[in-house]
Amino acid sequence: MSNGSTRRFIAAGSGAFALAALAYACAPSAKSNSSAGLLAGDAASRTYVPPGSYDEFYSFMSGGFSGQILVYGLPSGRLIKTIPVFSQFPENGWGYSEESKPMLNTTFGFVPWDDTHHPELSQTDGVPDGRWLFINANNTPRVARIDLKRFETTEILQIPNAAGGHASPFVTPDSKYLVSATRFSVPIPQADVPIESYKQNFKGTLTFIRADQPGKMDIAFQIMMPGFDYDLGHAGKGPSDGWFFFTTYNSEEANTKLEVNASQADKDYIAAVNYRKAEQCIADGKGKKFGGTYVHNYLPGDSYVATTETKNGVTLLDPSACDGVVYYLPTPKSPHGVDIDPSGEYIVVGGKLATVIPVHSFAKMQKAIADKAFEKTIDGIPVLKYDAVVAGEVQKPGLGPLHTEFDGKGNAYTSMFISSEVVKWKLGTWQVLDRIPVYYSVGHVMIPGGDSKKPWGKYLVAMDKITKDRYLPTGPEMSRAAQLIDISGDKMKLLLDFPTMGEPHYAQAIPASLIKGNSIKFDKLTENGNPYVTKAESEGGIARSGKRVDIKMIAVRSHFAPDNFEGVQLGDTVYFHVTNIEQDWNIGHGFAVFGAQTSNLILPPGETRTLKWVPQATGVYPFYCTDFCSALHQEMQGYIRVSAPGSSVALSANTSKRAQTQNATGTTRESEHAEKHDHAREGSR
Ligand code: RUQ
Ligand code: CUA
Repeated sequence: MSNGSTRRFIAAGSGAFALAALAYACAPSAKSNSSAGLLAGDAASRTYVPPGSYDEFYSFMSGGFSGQILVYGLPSGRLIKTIPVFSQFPENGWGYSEESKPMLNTTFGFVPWDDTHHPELSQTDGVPDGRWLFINANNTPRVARIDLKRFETTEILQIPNAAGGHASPFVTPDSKYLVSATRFSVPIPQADVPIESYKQNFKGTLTFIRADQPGKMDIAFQIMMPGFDYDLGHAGKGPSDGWFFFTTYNSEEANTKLEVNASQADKDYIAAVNYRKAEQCIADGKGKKFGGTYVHNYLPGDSYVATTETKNGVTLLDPSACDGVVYYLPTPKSPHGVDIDPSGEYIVVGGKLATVIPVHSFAKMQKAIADKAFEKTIDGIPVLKYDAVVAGEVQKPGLGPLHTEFDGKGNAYTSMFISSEVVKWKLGTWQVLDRIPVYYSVGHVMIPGGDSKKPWGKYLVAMDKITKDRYLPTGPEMSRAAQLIDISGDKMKLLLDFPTMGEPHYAQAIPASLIKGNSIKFDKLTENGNPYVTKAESEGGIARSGKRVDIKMIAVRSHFAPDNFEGVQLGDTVYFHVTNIEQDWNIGHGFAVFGAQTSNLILPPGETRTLKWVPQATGVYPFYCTDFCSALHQEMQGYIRVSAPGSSVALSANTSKRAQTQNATGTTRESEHAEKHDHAREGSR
């Protein structure tokens, strides 16, 4: 018996399965090789991207608890880039260089780690457009913008009055707003209260973030909500444009042993938010000024020197002050994902403990609101009647539905965490059409554009929490994995497994053609706005200001210039400002100094990056290029001398004679030829 039919059999009799089942997914015992065997040749040819050829899609996968984003090519499953976001990244110095450190500032100080979950591409008219990628930080609630011209994080906004930024950063079809909702309700504003006073004192917030102007990301408004857990969200589109839908669980408002205590009610809720109404109410003065301190970090495109701005206060809307802004839709049971189909009519919910997949109708919801088909209100929020809003239920889908994406051809694909499978079903008839086992415990599924108006419905990627026997054993800790599934035909076909970094909660993918032509090849040196830029050796040198010593130097194949420095004293703080003056694609250099307490820096062509060093002992320390850049890369090195405090060794940098002459005549062109470097004392600048 195949895995699939075993699961169907189990699912058939699963009216009330143990909660414990959530903790352990289908055992990998009956691993089926039949599909792989049958398709091996076919699958290989479909995922094979010959050397020198490009993949068809960029796929942006969350790094989960690594705090980063991983960029893979599809269909090959090749990892092509790590984009550091919320975590320091010693591979290139993100969060270590002086230029990037401010990006990780928060009101809690420098926070160089977070838990990323949901990459989200910017959209134009409901379709991913390839301009930006957004991602959330779950632990210290933040959202980040990644500029897809550079594949670099350029903006991070902290979310005040929140905890657990999980339902985030889903976008509206015009990318005007991103959202972030509190997974954990907390006292808002924060207060020292007994945890037992949860029901009186704990609240949730739904945050709308203005996101369509780079550099100006900010909190537009927050909506104060009952103290449930707000889990995931998605914007409406088409007829439901202007609405946002969030899942909630723990409507029991339990504060302990949630595994049991938040699983009591048969139904929790979808919070349907009419954000145009919220805008209107705020314009009418119904919002109130509320506290909340947060920071906005920005890495501008001219200098690439990040800054942190601290902000105070938000506009807060109470649903009871704005009629019709929020409704609750009863939904079984402890729902996780909420996904809107490409037409914008259907609201599909993954109820982790539900035995069906409920689908709400936006049209019915509108009618129920007009008819006032309410069963009760919670804190002034009307609860619509389930029967008045439900469009249908997918029966016997499997166990543990979490997330759904769409292929744009009328089909939906839902991940089944407990029964470890992806289930394909038809919108409108709610019939299950196909199912395929995955290995194992799938969280999200992703179809390129699969949550948008126009999915590119050729592939589906299943992102699995457990790999167990899929790869060579690597000790007790195994990587998570993604599986590429062909969804172009009636039957889903497993094409490829590939390991992922951290936990790949969610991913988004987009045709490569929408991004690859925009990619920047190098930064123009003439436009480098870093205050410590060194455009030629003649501009380099060493300068002291009290106990601070600034060193300016260039990196170019195959030397640093100047490359020897003296006059530093113990007790000084040294800043190496290194500019890579190369003006060619992918010609990077690196910088590391012996004795430094931090990572190396990788210097992209045309950029200046700064390494801070507090010497700990007198002596002479080498520094070198960490990136094998030329045949004479091993020669790319220099020394810095550290003397005792009060020493008479003068401050000096060995600027070459030629550079000094250039300096005198105002010429700034740097020769790439090796030069004889004379020791020359540089005057104080
Ligand atoms: S959530 S599966 Cu953020 Cu489903 Cu990870
Ligand atoms: Cu520059 Cu190696």
